[in-house]
Amino acid sequence: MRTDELAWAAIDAETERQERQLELIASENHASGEVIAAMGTALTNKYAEGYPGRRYYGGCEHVDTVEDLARDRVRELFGAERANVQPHSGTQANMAALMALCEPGDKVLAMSLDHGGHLSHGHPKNFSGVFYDFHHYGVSESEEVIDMDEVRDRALELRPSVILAGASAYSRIIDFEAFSSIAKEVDAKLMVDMAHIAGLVAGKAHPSPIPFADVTTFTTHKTLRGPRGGAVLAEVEVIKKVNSALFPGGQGGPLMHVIAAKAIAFREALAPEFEEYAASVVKNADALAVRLMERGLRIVSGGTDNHVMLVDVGAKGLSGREAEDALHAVEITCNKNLIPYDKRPPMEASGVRLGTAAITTRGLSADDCVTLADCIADLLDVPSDDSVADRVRGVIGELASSHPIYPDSSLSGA
Ligand code: DSN
Repeated sequence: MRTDELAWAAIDAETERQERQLELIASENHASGEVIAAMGTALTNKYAEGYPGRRYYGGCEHVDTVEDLARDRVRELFGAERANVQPHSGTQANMAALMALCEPGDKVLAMSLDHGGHLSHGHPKNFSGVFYDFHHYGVSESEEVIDMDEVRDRALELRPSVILAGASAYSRIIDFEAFSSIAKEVDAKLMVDMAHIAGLVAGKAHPSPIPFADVTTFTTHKTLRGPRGGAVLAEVEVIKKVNSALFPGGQGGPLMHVIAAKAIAFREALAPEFEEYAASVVKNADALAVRLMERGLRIVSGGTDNHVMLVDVGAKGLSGREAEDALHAVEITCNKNLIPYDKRPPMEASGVRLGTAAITTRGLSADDCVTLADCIADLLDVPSDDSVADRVRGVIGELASSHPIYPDSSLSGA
């Protein structure tokens, strides 16, 4: 029953926006109806501080079952020894992992935010930058890929407690084995944040960090296509430290309705079709990047191996903000993004980040991605030409309406 007209009007409008627009924000996806349904259940009422079998509240027998399901499934999915599925977000997963691996003030070597790193990998205003001594490696100016020689040099010079691999805007395969070898050489722990690529790792479309990392963190809502949240994987001795770092260290009561949704998403990712999905995400990203380059747009590092790409719109005389706005006006959602060695400030930027996880979920093919690339290129050639914008908006509208996200369920108007 719905009585709050204002709140439901906004919720329905957002559901309709997602159906109407093509989502190219690389960190977003469309979770299944079953995943979304689990979040709208009575599990949200339950306090369950602690872990299954060791809770600080009574009445936890059913949420224990749910959390055990989620932990068992995610361990099977990634071949990990132990898991913690309680982090409310990737940042809280990273907080617990860092607290488990080192002490406040210790040196951590991570990817530069300006070159595609994450906020919780040492931004000066984030907990990570406030409480730890972060230093950064980047991508080379010529190839725009992570230079493992530079990582090794920085590691030998700094002798960090932790080396952190993982990125938010990086389109190439990350060599976790090479990171592990450098970490061993300098006696550092290796932490991997696979937030962006977790679904590709689960679907065997990207090498796994699990054999190499002391701790692996990730979010469950990006390529993995689950509910909004985080998780941590590690061996038994490390996960004990992660568990106490997360609760009571960084969080109180876990979100049991979200953990139920994680359990469902992990089951979906264990199904054979998920490997087909992950392969299609990569194939679609490649089709999009190749066609954009054929149309004269520069892609950072010359292409993509995963779901994401950075388009250097500065080379066309546009800022990332201007390109984001122009694309939004024709029903394509993306985000402005710094490119490596960017001269513009972050709120202007010279790039837009595009990703194919969400459009692949709604069924767009590689051919559709070529059409989409032509739309983007046509528009960015003449962003203030209304007739081009009208034509592109029509094509995007047809692509969206012929690929509904939730064709069989009524997420709005229930
Ligand atoms: N904010 C997320 C992203 O968009 O990539 C994680 O950094």
